[in-house]
Amino acid sequence: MPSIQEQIDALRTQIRHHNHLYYVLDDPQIPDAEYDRLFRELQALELAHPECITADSPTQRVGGAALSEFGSVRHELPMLSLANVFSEEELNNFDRRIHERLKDETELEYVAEPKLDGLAISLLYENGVFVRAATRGDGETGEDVTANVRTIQSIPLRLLGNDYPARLEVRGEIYMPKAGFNKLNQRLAAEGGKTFANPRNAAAGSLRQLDPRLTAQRPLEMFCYALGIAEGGKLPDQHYAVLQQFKAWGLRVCPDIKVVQGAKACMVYFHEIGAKRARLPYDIDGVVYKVNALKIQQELGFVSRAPRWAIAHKFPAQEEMTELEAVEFQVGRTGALTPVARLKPVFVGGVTVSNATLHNMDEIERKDVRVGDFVIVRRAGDVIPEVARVVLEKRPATVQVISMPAQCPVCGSEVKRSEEGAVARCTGGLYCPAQVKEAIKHFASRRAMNIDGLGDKLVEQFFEQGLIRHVDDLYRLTKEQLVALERMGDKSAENILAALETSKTTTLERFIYSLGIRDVGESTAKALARHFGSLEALQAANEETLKLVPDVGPISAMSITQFFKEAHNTKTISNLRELGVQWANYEAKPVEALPLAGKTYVITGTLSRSREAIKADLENLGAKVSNSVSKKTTALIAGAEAGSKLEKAESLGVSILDEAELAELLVMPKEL
Ligand code: I6G
Repeated sequence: MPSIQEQIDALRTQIRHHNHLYYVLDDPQIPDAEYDRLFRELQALELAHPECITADSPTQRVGGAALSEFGSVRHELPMLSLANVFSEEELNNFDRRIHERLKDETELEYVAEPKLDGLAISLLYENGVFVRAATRGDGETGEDVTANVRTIQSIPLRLLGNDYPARLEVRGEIYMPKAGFNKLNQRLAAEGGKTFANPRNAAAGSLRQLDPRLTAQRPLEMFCYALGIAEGGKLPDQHYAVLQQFKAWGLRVCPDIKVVQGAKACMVYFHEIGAKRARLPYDIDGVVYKVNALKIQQELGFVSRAPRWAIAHKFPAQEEMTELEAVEFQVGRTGALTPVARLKPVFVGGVTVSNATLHNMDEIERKDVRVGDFVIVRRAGDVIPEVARVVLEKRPATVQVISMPAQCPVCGSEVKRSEEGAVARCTGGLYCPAQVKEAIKHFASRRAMNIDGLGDKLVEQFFEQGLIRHVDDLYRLTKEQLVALERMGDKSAENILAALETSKTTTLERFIYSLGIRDVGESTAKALARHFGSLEALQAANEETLKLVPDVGPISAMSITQFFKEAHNTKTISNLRELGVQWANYEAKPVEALPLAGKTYVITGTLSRSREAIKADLENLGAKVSNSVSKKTTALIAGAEAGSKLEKAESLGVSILDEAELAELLVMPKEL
């Protein structure tokens, strides 16, 4: 007679085998009733012998109480993202760059994979046992979602076989299959609940439930696509073979992956997947190509936090036609009025869009948009939807021209156009509640003071309740005030106060950025912090000295001096310091000491980031950015469809950098 432990082990092995057949291979080999009998037998034995229960037992998927919040996990190896291409030309450039770097023209073997529209996740296995799951987060630190991920039946709690590394991190995408998403939404609608806009949101919402019992009811799946940490054990030397190894360990891998030869075959794959996109059981937003040989991957390495050996080839933005019902003007932090299109709701690229940006009055005039027009709305990935163009053939006779209001729609102050004309601003300043509220939201935001949990909605609530009028009021909030608010429990109030306390220790660049000085974005704030070293030195600077800072032109220099001239601003700063906001100063570093000092660049063509952002990065490193190419130009940065500037640079023998080479320049400026 086998011992209890032996009986338990045998049952677990059998159940794991049938789980794998059912959930991973979709090929069940015993009737459900037989599986249930095995499962109940194991449950009964574990109930009688609780000392035998282990975390990797198939009975231990849903357990424990709801969490109050997710813990954080620091990724031992950062979870990077992929660079994107949008055309065959850009794909060919990617392939060419690799050949140039390798100094080898031999056609490369790529693994082509669908790019799922889900959430990137890291799974950690120790001695074959699942111990932790974490979201990507910001790539350095993610959220600990172990309890929720355990409930996903197709993710093994113990790897099959025994040839796995002692510590193995597998990365991939958690997603909700389309069929499961439709059923879930039907159920939510029948229960009178809120439905999800698309499978991605449904997957994210399900994985971020604090109660794992709720996650367990959601049809989540995972495809594994990359190795993270692998310690103690040998692995294949090709990416495709690694994926096959994942399968042998019982992990799910997308069945639509192919090995292809060269960039041309990547393009064929892209079209094949594009053609069957609508019929795939999961949502994708493009495909990914990876160099198959891991040795070559290693040789190529990384740039700008993305691998050089992989690229995402995205499907084009999606567009739909709808009617422009009205245009409203939103007032931003600096008083700028942004026209927002109110649209007849339309389903574009997986979400219902009823608002879209119209950018500014110049754009409205250039596109000749009028209220009542039929317009094309475009949505690409996570980008805010925009009105791309007007369908003039369908223009009704009743359309109305859009004009900028003369008074601020929020506070009634006069609206003035900037000298350049494009931006119109409310002149109300701190009198305008919209500007004050936006300034506080900006102050609390992740990239500014990073006050965890203090999102836009809470700022609105605090403001409407009269708890805050200026940013320093945030640090005077008390628990009594917070718990008196609607839907604010003890724990949430404590969390906010703790986050406020944590945010008090910051960096000089974050603090400068959080002040919300007009024309001072993140990169300018950083340049100012590095250049002046302390807030006192920055406050003492005049326009001339400010203009010496890379990234600071006459307009931002004026905005900065004006900001510090206002007594209420300096008062707010001293209040914040008295309330405990602090940072470490830097040793001031003048421009001449910067790595690209003395170099001049020109930017042309279509690039994935705005010219302003690239310019700011270059200037931060001490370079100058000019509008025209001459013999003195150090290099031309050329994106797609570069025209006459490219021709001129070629004729003058000026170096030409593409986007990847630019990324290298920004990371390692001294080497190029
Ligand atoms: O974000 C990603 C999506 C898909 C990826 C990825 C992927 O492979 C199919 N692979 C890697 C290596 C990375 N991100 C960093």
